[in-house]
Amino acid sequence: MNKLYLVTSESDCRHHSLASVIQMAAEGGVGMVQLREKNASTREFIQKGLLLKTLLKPFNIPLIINDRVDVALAVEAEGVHLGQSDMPVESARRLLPPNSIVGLSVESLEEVKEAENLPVDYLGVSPVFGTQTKTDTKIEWGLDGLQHIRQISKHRLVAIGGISITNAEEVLKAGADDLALVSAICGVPDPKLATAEFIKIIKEYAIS
Ligand code: TZP
Ligand code: MG
Repeated sequence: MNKLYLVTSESDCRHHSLASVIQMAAEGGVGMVQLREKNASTREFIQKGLLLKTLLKPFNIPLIINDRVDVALAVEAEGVHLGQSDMPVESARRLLPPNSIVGLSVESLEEVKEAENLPVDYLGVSPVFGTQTKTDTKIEWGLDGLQHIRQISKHRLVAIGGISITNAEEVLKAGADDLALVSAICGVPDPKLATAEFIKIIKEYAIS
């Protein structure tokens, strides 16, 4: 099943609080949520993580913590998303409970190849398109890059970066298993409606 994956922090939420965005996205049908707090203190990060965990529990939606295995453990999140300079995935696996979700960002073909033998649940193809949400990126994979990764990698692929209603279908066609979004959900007045629109595209693609 293809999923919609919301990646967010308090500062990405333009029209509503983080809690409201999460609530609306959950009601709209989002399949997974990542808390990505780059500037929060450890204590704030944990507080927000616990809040999201409580909000997501009734929906059975997994919570993923960006970068920080300690925070994931503290809030009993379902997993972590790691970058290339974060804790190595093997170490994260050792610390986290069995069956935790571990995702890894890949920003070069070398990293994709290296990841083939790593115990990850998905690769974050980062970024597929240029985006204002994250500007310190190394590469823009584009649809061709995503297609190439699809051909050489056995891992589940989560596409992130610049995904919108207008390009979502082609990103799926290029080989993404899941679509990860920040601004298309957090930056819009109606996150529930936006989520439902993406879910519709994903469902139509799945049956096509
Ligand atoms: N990692 C790669 S691109 C990105 C992250 C966290 C931001 C994606 O944001 P948007 O607004 O969906 O383009
Ligand atoms: Mg990171």
